[in-house]
Amino acid sequence: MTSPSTIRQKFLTHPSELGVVAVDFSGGQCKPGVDAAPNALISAGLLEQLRHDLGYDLHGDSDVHSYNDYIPKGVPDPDYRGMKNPLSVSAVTETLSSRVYAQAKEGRFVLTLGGDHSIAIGTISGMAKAIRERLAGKDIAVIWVDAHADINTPETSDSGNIHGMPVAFLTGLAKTDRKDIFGWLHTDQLISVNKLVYIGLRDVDRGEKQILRENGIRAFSMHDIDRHGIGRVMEMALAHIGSDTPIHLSFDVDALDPQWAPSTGTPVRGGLTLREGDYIAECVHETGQLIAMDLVEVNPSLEEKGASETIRAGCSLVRCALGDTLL
Ligand SMILES: [Mn+2]
Repeated sequence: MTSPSTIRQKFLTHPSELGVVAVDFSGGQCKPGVDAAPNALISAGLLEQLRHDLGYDLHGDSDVHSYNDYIPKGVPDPDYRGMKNPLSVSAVTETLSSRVYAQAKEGRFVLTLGGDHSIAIGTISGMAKAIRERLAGKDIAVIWVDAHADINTPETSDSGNIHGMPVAFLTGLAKTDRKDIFGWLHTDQLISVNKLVYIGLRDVDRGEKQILRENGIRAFSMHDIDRHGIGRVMEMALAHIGSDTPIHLSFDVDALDPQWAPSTGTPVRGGLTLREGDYIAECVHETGQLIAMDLVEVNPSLEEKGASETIRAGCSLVRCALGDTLL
């Protein structure tokens, strides 16, 4: 069987198959438009590139599946513990989790196109469960590439936007006390703080800094990238995870500097170059351990002039994570 990549995949039983999940959901934050990203990425030819140029067999969504259909109809969704749209985000991520799980169970790589970053509650929980079932209880690691840590609990969050909280729910640091608000998340869907690595941080809230410190979470900020260079940072990040752990890459396009990715809801200056972003994706692919990627927070409706640049950057990141090489 031919493979799209020369790298031997350690944890995928069908390395040439790709489970695509396109999520048009923006309820984890307040700016409209991020729900249009999957369509924009697909229209820009991303899936065709993966099929034709890289040779993947595509499964799952060939166009965008409307996740807004899973928002409970006719029920009010008031703030709860400060969280905005809690019922909606919980319902959508629960459905997403089972869809990602179904693709991952087949031994495929799962590519999720978001959507805001709250959807990672669905993607990572689905992957964690599928890998534990497929590989005798094995835990997954998560590389979270982002300007922000997204690890606020409802109690530490100032904005109440759930896209700033997914890591807190996925690690169990944020507790659920209602069945209809993330009560569906069970321990076999959670990840360990020891298997979580951040890259690209530069806008971390005070409460989040405390959470990172108290839990000894490995985080490489832009300061670390300036000091060591992206090459050394990736060596350290991958050494922390180890060579025997499947990796889920959750890539927020706002990790890139707004110069390369201006069309995103919460841009922060002083970010990764396009090449540094691609390099992260290339490096993780080269391990043979990458089992899933999320690309989130592309918002084509913001910075109209920069939308095509941001979409191109997003397509490039995905291709690199899936084995595209410069030579
Ligand atoms: Mn994020």
